Amino acid sequence: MADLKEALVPDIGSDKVPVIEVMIKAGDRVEKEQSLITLESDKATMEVPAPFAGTVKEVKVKIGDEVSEGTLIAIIEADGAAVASPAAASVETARPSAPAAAAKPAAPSVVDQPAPVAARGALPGNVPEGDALPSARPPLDATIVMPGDAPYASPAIRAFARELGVDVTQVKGSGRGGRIQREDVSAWVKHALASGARPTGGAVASVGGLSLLPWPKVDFAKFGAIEEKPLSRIQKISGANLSRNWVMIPHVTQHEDADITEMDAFRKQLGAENKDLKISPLVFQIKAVVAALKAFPQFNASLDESGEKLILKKYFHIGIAVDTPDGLVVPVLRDCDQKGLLDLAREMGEISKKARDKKLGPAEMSGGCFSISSLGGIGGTGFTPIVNAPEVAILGVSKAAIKPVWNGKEFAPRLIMPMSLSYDHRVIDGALAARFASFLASQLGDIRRLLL
Ligand code: CAO
Repeated sequence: MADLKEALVPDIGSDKVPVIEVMIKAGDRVEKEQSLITLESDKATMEVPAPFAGTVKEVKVKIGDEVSEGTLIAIIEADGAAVASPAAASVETARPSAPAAAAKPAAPSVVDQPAPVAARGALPGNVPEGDALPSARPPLDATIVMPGDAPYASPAIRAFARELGVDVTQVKGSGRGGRIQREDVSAWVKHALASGARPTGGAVASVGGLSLLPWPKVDFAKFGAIEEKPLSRIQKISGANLSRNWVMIPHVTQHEDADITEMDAFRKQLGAENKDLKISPLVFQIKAVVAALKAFPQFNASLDESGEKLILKKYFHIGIAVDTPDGLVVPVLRDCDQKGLLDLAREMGEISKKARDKKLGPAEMSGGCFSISSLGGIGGTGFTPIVNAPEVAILGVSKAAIKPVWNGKEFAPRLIMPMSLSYDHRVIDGALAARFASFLASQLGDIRRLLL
């Protein structure tokens, strides 16, 4: 005989609460505690969960119905029931109970009240007090929504949105009274993906569990003349990478000055001897960085995807941020530990020309261990470079300037170069970063050390 049971509205604390959502239909399979309907009083929305698992035979409520404790929601063929003809079917009542009763130990008995389906006689009043079914005591999942608070979304929809990393406050509801439906959340995600994950229409979906405010929508033309200029392909790609890195990496920037007086004198001397080459301060920085990576292997590393393992690299490929008319690119100079200053100067010249001529291939921009971003040719006294994931640190270089430095007897004019080392604080501690930066400064302050 089929084991048909009635799922009833439990004690909801008030009478005549409207049904605002029906989540099941005949033929649906439901698991125990899966939401059947959502009710909305003037203070709260509540989902009524299934008291047992089974297959929905008949749904007895519709949107707009007003229900009270004991109202029949659906007839469900409980799991484990043998298939039988309707005539032979019996109905058992899953008696509602007050939410407070949910804390009590579950009553072991099951009320069997066979009755023809058509008669549906197993109403709550027919069941003796205290004989509530264990499965009839599911806790109500109520979300308090004070009047005026938006948005209206049932707990199931909120859970669905959370799963997709969607902030429901960003979703426009198409249901009654602006209520958010499952389809609204799906449509929002589709729109976010189609718009290139840029937060124009609302929160960025699931960025490490963050949901952000929507991008401000402003009609700039209202305030004056404007012109629209699409972002370049490079800007779009690097913008997406920079956003991810900025949001997902806990950045800290350590500032340090390097006295490059002697280094710069040597650089000029080298330049005079190699007129066909541009000997930039950058090549010295690359050599100093390689020495620092060898001394502090934690910096020559990447977190694996799980975030639980560090991958230490035994090679020394350095990325150099190059400013091009179309945006920022980061070509990688390989095996910098095996190259001399002149080799690096030559390669730097070639690769930055290639970058500006848009001739860099993907292979030339991958595999970096650490990046250097130099604004030294332009100006500034410090900035916060963004770590180029999956690398764990980046060196920002600002413009060197002559500064008075106390040498123990007097102030001497020295060429001081500001450096800004940003690092991923998940991998690198502040003390280690300070040591790395000060080691770098000492290498650049005494280039003989680079030979060690
Ligand atoms: N202090 C003082 N002068 C410096 C310096 C520094 N730290 N670094 C470079 N200079 C000097 C150079 O020696 C050069 O002077 P000379 O012409 O007299 O030799 C001048 O500044 C211009 O240098 P440059 O910028 O053309 O060349 P570079 O080798 O120093 O740098 C490159 C090459 C590709 C890194 C650079 O052109 C570039 O694109 N920088 C921008 C990087 C960038 O945009 N980063 C992004 C930051 S955050 O998004």
